[in-house]
Amino acid sequence: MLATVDTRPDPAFARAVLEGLAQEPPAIPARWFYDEEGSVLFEQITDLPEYYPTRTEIGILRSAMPEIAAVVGTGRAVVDYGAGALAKTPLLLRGIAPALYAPVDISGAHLRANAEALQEDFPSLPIFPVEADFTRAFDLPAEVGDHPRLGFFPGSTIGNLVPASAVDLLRSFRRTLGTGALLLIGMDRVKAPGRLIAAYDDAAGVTASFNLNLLHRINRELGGDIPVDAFAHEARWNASMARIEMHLVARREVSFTVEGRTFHFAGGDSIHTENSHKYTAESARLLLLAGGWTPFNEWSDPAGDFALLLARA
Ligand code: AVJ
Repeated sequence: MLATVDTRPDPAFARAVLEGLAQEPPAIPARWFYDEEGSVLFEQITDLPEYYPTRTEIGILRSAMPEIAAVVGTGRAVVDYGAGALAKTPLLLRGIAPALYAPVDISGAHLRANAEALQEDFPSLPIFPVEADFTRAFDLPAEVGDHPRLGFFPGSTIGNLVPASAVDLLRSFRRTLGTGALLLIGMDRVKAPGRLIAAYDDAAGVTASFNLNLLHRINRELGGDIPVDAFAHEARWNASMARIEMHLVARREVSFTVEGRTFHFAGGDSIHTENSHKYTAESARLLLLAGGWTPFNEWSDPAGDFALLLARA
């Protein structure tokens, strides 16, 4: 018998794409960027000269860690909502010596690979990976027990969410982590639009490939026939929403089919593929407060490009 690979499309991806393309204006949530290719491209983005957030946040984590550790104390249960951030997590774990570590990720393979890598560097740290979509309610591992909790949400990933959804997520963290919990969260700052656009439209074209990979992924996984070269990457600053938007803009009139459904785009029509909200010191505080968290400490780089905030439940 022939060996076969499981090529059945992820029904949630199919639904998101078909609904998103039929929407007016068309939009597909940013979480669908991260197939294997997309994850590799995102790693490359974090090394780009124009993409300051990752290296800036790592710098803040390094320099602020003694102060963070003094406030957080040892013996906490760390719940990591950014389970893929392998450059950041070790800084935190070394800094605060937690009782246990629970990374949460929707991708089991990703989760296990990272947990194994971390276990090698922290052989005596109890690690309890949780395979879950953290935008929904989930149970913490029983081993968390009565340990005081620290939620860790780096990367300004919160910025992918419109404020109403960001508040929902923060409230759900609050429910999961409970009273007495702390939250350490990274939030990217509003800055000159020119720098923001450059960070999301780099000269080497890596972000363009990352954005366009979504169309390749639709073709690969959902049997689409999208002529990918008919679309162009665009990064826009939406000033009223204080966010960078990524779009895939049709260069000309184009039609294609995905799972038997036909879609038509006129030249200039776009698929909105990502929001990356940016925050001022005030809007960051307000968002946390609206989500049920009281921010009481924050650290930034000297240029004020990025901030780490510590909040209590
Ligand atoms: C992973 C959501 C924080 O918004 O900066 C990077 C994703 N998109 N370049 C961001 C991203 C384009 C990134 N986050």
